[in-house]
Amino acid sequence: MPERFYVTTPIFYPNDRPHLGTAYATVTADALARWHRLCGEEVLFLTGTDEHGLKIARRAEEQGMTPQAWTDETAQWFRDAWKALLVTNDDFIRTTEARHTEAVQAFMQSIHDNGHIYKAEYAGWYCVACEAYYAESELTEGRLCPLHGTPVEWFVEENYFFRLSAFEDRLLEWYANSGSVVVPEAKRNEAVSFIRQGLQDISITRTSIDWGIPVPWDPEHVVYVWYDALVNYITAIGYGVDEERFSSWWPFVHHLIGKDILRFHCVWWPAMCMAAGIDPPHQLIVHGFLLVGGEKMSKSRLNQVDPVELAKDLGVDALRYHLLREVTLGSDGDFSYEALVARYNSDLANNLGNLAQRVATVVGSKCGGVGPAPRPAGEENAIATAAATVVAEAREAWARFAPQDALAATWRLVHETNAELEATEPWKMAPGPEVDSVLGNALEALRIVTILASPAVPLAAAEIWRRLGLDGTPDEAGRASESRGELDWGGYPGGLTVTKGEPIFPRRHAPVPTATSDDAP
Ligand code: ME8
Repeated sequence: MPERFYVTTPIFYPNDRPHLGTAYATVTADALARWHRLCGEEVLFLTGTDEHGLKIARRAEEQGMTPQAWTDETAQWFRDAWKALLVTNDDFIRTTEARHTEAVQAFMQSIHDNGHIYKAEYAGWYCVACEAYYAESELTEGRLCPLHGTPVEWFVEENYFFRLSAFEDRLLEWYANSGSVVVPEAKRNEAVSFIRQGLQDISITRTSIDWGIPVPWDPEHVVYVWYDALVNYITAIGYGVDEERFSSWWPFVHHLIGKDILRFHCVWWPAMCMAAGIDPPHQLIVHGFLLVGGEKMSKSRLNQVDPVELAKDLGVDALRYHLLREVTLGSDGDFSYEALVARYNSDLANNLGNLAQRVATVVGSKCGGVGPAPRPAGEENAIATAAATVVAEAREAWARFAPQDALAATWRLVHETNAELEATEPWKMAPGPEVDSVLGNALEALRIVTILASPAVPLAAAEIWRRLGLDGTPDEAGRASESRGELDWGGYPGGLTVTKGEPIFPRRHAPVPTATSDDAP
């Protein structure tokens, strides 16, 4: 049976169009899913929208719409954006779907039956943007939300509570026994120290709103939006409905999340799973924020960048590559259009694009347009040796969720192949075995690069593959599996017709700063 890889993104609040931050999370999960498919694994990649709760209900009201009509419209924005960015999710879940209501109710009921839910009155400061209560001590001056900087509201409610405090020891034991369950390590430590400070029970139902899933044993209450949303990860694999499917995917999930929702995923969610009698998730991968001028990009700060517009401008591949290559997974990264264009020019136009273009041109002029075979691997063949190292490094980097390192390694092979061409200058040689040997090596390096780069730049990879005269597509499932050996040196057969075409990544001029009113005459 092939190995299985289940990867999820957070399900986003469909209150506004997707921005570059949400695109970053989704493209990263997509690249991981693509890599694992390439390795021949059976992949399930889930994303979706989180549609209940006060935040959505208020926004719908502002628009003069019912929350259902509003989210019917806005969930589509996410589907469309992900399609435009070539995101290959296998499923898209909306928390307003019947399958989700069913799963949440079954999950809640089992936690209730297991004795982990009780009723009590709750009063506290609530941030609607976070959909979370804060302790007075967590608020910033003027009683503002520490994340959004907006005023919190005083809520008093009779609610059902989840006995989170009872899970402190079990959570700590789980963390102690499960190594890299949260990566990077610093984020794991953050979760553990939060638990060590002592956990409070959490209020998990609401009576003040009706936009939510009714509590199965007391339908006057609806389930609190976070308690509802987290369950999406198991709804999608048949929790409570299809035991066989559920147990074939659970708990082997990789939840990719932003650092803002660490507490919900790394503390609440595993405890909720334990309470319901299922295993906690296998792994949580925590990514940082994309910043604009040092500030988090977000709807409330009005500094969001539309990823679909950017992709229209520079190309989907360019945007995907930048997001995956520029930011170290786990750290924050500053986004600027200037850096995007600079990386586009250096890595895509001048390196990969130029390599593909010059190889096709010289094969055209010196080899009659027919690609020669590479030299065999061995001590004399530095490019073959470099390729073996790069493939091993890229595999290792993808496996530890480090697309930036996988791509850095891949581009080293591009760079070295370009350097060899510059050192040998086959365009100045007379046609013959020496030219063939240099170009055969370059074609083979390009073939390997194309497979390795396909999770990031699927369109360019497919086009280069076609120009090399190869059959199929570079991202065919299983092509990077070790047993198929297609990433081993020597796969380019020679004798194929190599085609030239327009530059795949035409050079872009650096952006000209736009005039501001201060500059106006
Ligand atoms: O929190 N940089 O949804 P959300 C990088 N519905 N990533 C960013 C980002 C930025 N500037 N801004 C947002 C929710 N993100 C809940 C999740 S899951 C069961 C429920 C990404 O629409 C990042 O992954 O506020 C973050 O965790 C997520 O969007 C929050 O999306």
